[in-house]
Parts: sequence; C-alpha cells; structure tokens
Amino acid sequence: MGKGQSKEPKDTSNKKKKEDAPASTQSAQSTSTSTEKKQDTPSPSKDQGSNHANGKDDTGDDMHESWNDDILFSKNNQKVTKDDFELLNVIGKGSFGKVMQVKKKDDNKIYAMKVLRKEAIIARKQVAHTRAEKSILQKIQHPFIVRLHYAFQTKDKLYMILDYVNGGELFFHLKKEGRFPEIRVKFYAAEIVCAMAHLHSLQVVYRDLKPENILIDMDGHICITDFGLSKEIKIEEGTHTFCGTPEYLAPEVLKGQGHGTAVDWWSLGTLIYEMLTGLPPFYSQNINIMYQKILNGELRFPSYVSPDAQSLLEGLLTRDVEKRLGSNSSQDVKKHPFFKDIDWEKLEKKEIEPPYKPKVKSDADTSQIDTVFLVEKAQDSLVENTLSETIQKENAFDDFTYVAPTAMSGEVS
Ligand code: FS9
Repeated sequence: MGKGQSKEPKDTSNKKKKEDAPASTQSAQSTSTSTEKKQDTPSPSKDQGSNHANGKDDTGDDMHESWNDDILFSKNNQKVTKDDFELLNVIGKGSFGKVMQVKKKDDNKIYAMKVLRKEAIIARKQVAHTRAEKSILQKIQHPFIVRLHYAFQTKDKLYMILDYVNGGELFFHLKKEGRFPEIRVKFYAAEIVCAMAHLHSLQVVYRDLKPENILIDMDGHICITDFGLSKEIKIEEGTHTFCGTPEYLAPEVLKGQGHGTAVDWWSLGTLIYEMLTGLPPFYSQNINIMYQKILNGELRFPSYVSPDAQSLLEGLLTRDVEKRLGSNSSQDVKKHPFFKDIDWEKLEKKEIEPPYKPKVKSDADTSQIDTVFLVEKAQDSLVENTLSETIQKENAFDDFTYVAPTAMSGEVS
C-alpha cells in the first residue's frame, strides 16, 4: 500500500457518516414508481406479485384511508405484524431508524428488520425515497440483491423484513485485509455486474454503489442492500459543497448533470479500484480536493494492477458518459477481457465457488457485525407525536404494506 493510503478516515467515519448525512439523491431510483397502481385495501390477492406505490406526491393529499394501529398484512390470511418477530440484536442505526436482527416466531427464520420512523422520514423529505426503496425491492428477485419479504406499518413506523445477510460488509473485510487479490476482486466485481445489469434492465439506477452497501452472505456471495434512505448526498446549487462523501460518485452526478445507468458503472470502477488497491482512485482526506480529483484527476495505478484490470478501470472510469464502458450495454462490461474467465451463466446460478467464505457458524451468528451496535438492547421504541402529524404520516405511506409472493404461497425462501 502506497504512501498516504491511510485507511483511517473511512474506518472511523463510516457509521457516523451514514447517520449524519442521511440524504442522497435517491440511492436507487426507479423510473417506474410514479406510474404504479394504487393499492387501497390491504388484500392478499391484490397484493400478490404487484407493485403498489401509487404515484402520489410526498404529502399524500389523496389519502382517504384511516390508519390502523398495528398492521397488517396477510400471509395466507394471517396478519404479519411486528409481533410475529422476536428482536435479537441491533445491527445498524441512524437518524431515521434502525436495523435489527430478528427471528420470525412461527418458523424460527432469521431476518433483518429495518424500522423507520415516519416522522423522521417526513422531516427529512425522504418519503419518495422510502417508497422507491420498498417499491424497487419488492419487484426485484435476484441472487445478489437483498430480498424484501414483508413490509408493514404502524401509525408511527415503517417496517421492512429483509434477508438477514451475515457474512459482514464488504467494507469490513476490505478494511481488515487492506486489499484483495485480483481473483477475489474479479469474483465480487462479476457478481455486482450481474446485479447492476439486472437493475438496469428494469430501468433502476442503483446510484449508491459503495463497499458499505455491499454485504457478503454466509457462503461468500455478494448481496447488495440499502436501496434508499440512509445516504443522501446533497449537492448545493452553484457551489461545490455537499454533505456526505463523494468518492464513489460519477463526475456527472457531482456536476448535477445526469443520473443515468452509467453512474453505476463509474461507481463500480471506483469500487473495483478500491478492492484492488485499498483506496478509491481519486481519494483525498480533503473532500474538496477529492471532488476536484474526481472531475479532473489523473487515473493512476500501482504496478501490481494487471493490464486487464487497468483497461477495465479506464473503461469504467471514463468521464465522458457516452464513451464510458457499460453506457451502451452491460454486455460490454461482461465481455471485457478482465472477465474473460467468468462463466456468467454459472455465476448467476451461484455455481461458482466464492473465493472466501466468512467465518460464520449459523444464520443467527452476529460475529461479523459491528460491535458498537450489538451492545444495544434490541427494542422497538415508542414514538411520541401529535394527532395532526400522525394523519400526515399515514397519508404519506398508505401503500407501504407488502408481502412477498413466495411468502404468500406459504414458503419463505
Ligand atoms: N443483513 C445484515 N446486515 C444488514 N445491514 C445493512 C444495513 C446496515 C444499516 O444499518 N444501515 C443503516 C440503516 C439506517 C436506518 F436508519 F435506515 F435504519 C441508518 C444507517 C444505517 C446494517 C447491516 C442487512 N441489511 C439487509 N439485510 C441485512
């Protein structure tokens, strides 16, 4: 690792960063949320397999449902509520809410429960992002993307029941090991390429590809999480100042000039570079310098980076969006010589043995989770608020409730 490649800044700021700068341009942006059907009454048959973001604005003016205190959705006519889950551990926390490891009481399956406070979401103007996250997740089934099993709400909170992924953040492993051997980088990069290609095929731009959002499952496969919310980056008009950290953002995002699928290929380039070298390509401790480097800095490689890897990175880290590798088709990325020994069909079926297996014993194992969260007691705290606030909250989220098709048919994978 070269001079100045201190890992300190990100090691210490990661969790705090998430909490302090919780406002990105929609992390995963669905272009279809505004056209989706409205779901009025929670009914299993209507819910199954459909998307029900209803295209309203953030204020939810056309709300006409009364709220239920404790919702609410059916799995084979049984209501799924927070009471169906035993809270085990806090695994993440931010100003919007928290993520807990939970156990479903009827079948002992372990999940991640993301609990978000409506009041905080409304206050931070994140209603559209929250709805997009849930709407996107509920329509996506992909081997390398976290699965949303249920979504329900109470008058104060939104709940998302997601796969519990217990191999730890890619970030955690990368910081521990400094950098990864190229063969391991290739495997992770290829699985991420599959996930991005799938999202892009659904007109979803992920926008927030960075090591903190990428988990490893217990077998060592990639799992992309976090489709919204926790990391919004605000770019103040006319200035080059913004909250959050820009190291994975494409130049056109920094300039406020575009949010097409190509932004994800740039971010993938920064991520691959960081996995290979330990630091992102345009890294500086000084955010303004980093900003300038992303816009104009020279792309340089340590000598141990192979020619194929350098060529791939030059393609992905092309500032001209039109010329960037992947901007025409994800096939162009898959066909790059760096990936020549990847069998994409096998990879997508998880038939390629991961190069590293996390040291976890079981589903419930939390040894890969940041210990700052584990000391906290897992509980679902009360939210105090006024009646008018409650009405507003209910308006904004009346289409949130969801149950995954496989869960509907009785089997939760
Ligand atoms: N299985 C295990 N770990 C998962 N994590 C991904 C999300 C991480 C997290 O806490 N994110 C976060 C959330 C908030 C919010 F306010 F929204 F709650 C704020 C700050 C950070 C925790 C580890 C995971 N995700 C899905 N399945 C998972």
